[in-house]
Amino acid sequence: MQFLAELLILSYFSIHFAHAQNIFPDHFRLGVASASYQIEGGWNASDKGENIWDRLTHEHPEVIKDNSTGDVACDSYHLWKKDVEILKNLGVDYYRFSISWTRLLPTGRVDKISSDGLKYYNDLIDSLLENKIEPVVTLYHWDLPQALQYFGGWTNLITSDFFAQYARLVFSRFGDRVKTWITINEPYSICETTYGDFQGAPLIHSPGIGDYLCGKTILVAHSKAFHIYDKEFREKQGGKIGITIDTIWAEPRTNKSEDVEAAEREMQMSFGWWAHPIFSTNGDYPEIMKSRIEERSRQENFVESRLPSFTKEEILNLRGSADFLGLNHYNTKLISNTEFPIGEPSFQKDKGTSAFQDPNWKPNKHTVPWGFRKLLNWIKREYDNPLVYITENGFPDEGQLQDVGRVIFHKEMMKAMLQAIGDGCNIQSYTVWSIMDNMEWRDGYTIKFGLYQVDFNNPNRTRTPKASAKFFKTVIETRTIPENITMFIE
Ligand code: IFM
Repeated sequence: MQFLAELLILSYFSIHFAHAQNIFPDHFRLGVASASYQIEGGWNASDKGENIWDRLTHEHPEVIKDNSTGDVACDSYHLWKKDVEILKNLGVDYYRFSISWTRLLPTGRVDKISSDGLKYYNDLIDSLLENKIEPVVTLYHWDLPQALQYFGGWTNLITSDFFAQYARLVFSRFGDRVKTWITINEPYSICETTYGDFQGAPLIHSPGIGDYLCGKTILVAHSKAFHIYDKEFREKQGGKIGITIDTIWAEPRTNKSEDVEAAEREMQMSFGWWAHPIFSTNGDYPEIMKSRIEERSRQENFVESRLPSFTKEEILNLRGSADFLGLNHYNTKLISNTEFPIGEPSFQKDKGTSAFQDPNWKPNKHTVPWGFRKLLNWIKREYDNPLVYITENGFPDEGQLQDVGRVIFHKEMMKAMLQAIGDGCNIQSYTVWSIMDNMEWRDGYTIKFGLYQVDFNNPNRTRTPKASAKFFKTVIETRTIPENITMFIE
């Protein structure tokens, strides 16, 4: 009894005192992230198949800000040993990277497996482990095989079966060494930003329809991969599997009840779209999402809701299908209620909200630590305090070595996260996006997120540490967030 009381007092102090001191709790893990298309290059090396970003950047260079491609990017396909070197130098606990589906399966199907693709990821995983860096692997970070896009890609439910087969192959080949799996990175971006906002590959404009079809397939694909892991691999391999969801924090623009409700609706529909089916007690899409889309669809003369429903079995398979919630968070937005007239459908009209960013936010509009803390607490309340891994957090700039904005950003965001841990949120890791500057999708190489600068004019793609790399290395070494950051800046 006395031992229990002492333990309780100790854990109370380790949570509350640690956060007051900017100290990470014991066992908290710190790492960095990347994604295959953004860093690997080697777009047609060996027998690699074409993916939807290869196709988009080759056929429509005009849609990329600097007309660039990921053909070479950071050339990590050839320079992965340098990546391991810089990871080792930073001292990270883990490295989150993604597998390029078509490097492993050139057609997207399992009837043809690339031995060079297998070798590439085997070498990388082995080398990380030799250097005591845990590989954290994402199965899908946006580079869908072009061969599957011909069937409609994520808007066709059949893609969930192709994904399941790919997932099984990946678990069977790498699961003896990989113990943390992320099925899908950022479903909102995959479905809404592409089909809804016309921002990414496959660049198909189908707001209010294609985005919802894509959403259902993505969620079903996730649950299939989860259950394959759970039934066929978990016992032997003993790993964890989850999904990474991206979200803003939606802050009401005013105190008026209509804006307060709109901000909550924004959270339910943008984040809950993905989180509710997996992490809520009832499963399925959030009620507000189902009812609003159904009602608007009816007014638009559709014969059924544009939001494809789940079968009972799909709802059950999705509910609880994650060991952790991966969270990617970049910023906070002010949300106000907006009534949109009936007309062409869209997700934004279905939500009935508008978003703004306050340019006056201090220290700058990209760094809103209080929003991060509120978001983490909202997740705790809404989904019964799930295990959360922060799988991305990052700051864009022009790529300068003296990246003071990035240092301040990570310092403030990590502090807000420690405060959220002090509030009782169950958060166990923090990942910086990104290890190095890379191909930022439609923005090409015009904006940078890296701790390391990459010289894209040099065939060796030299990697040079920025001030933020020195800062993060110190954080990892000391397990503390330094208040004084002047020593990292020249
Ligand atoms: O670069 C992207 C990444 O691929 C997904 N999350 C957001 C990052 C920054 O925009």
